[in-house]
Amino acid sequence: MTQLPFVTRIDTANHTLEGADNFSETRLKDMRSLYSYRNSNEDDATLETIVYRVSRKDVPTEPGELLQCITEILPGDYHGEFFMTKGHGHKQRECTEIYLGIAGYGLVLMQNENEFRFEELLPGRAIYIPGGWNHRTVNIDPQQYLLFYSIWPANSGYDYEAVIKNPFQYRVFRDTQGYRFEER
Ligand code: PAN
Ligand code: ZN
Repeated sequence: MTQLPFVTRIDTANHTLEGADNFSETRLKDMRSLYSYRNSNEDDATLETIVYRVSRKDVPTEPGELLQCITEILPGDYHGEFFMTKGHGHKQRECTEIYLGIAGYGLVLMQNENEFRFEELLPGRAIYIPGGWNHRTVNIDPQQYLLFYSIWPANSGYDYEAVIKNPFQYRVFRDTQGYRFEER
């Protein structure tokens, strides 16, 4: 036990976790292969578009410790498919996670082997993602950023290959009704 007590704060003005020590930005070029649209001649400005930002508070990656972060997914879509996170499973498959909606309107896609589930992510709504379920978040409000808080075991690790080997069964597209699912 090397970690001393500390405090973080959800900074709703800056869309970050105050006290975070790890920041990342994911652009379209970093995750293009995860979208359905295929075009090798995409223009550079489009590829540089920021899709989401994460600010994470790091702690020792030991059993018993908890990581926390704030994710901001910007509003937008890539050829109709809403902006989303890459999605992943946890390397330690048994590790669970909780997502708490802070602002905006999103969907959390979850998949365990061939079983697919989704939940709406709204302010105050906490979604429990059990161990073994790959997870991806989609911003389905074309006008506003989506902000959510995550908390999960520090020894979980990230398995991004998991969603390439076993892709989510549904994609989420912009629609006149708001959004629609497309089966792959
Ligand atoms: C979240 C995600 C965060 C970004 O903190 O890591 O929303 O999504 P990707 O990691 O899929 O790019 C989480 O699930 N941590 O375990
Ligand atoms: Zn996770």
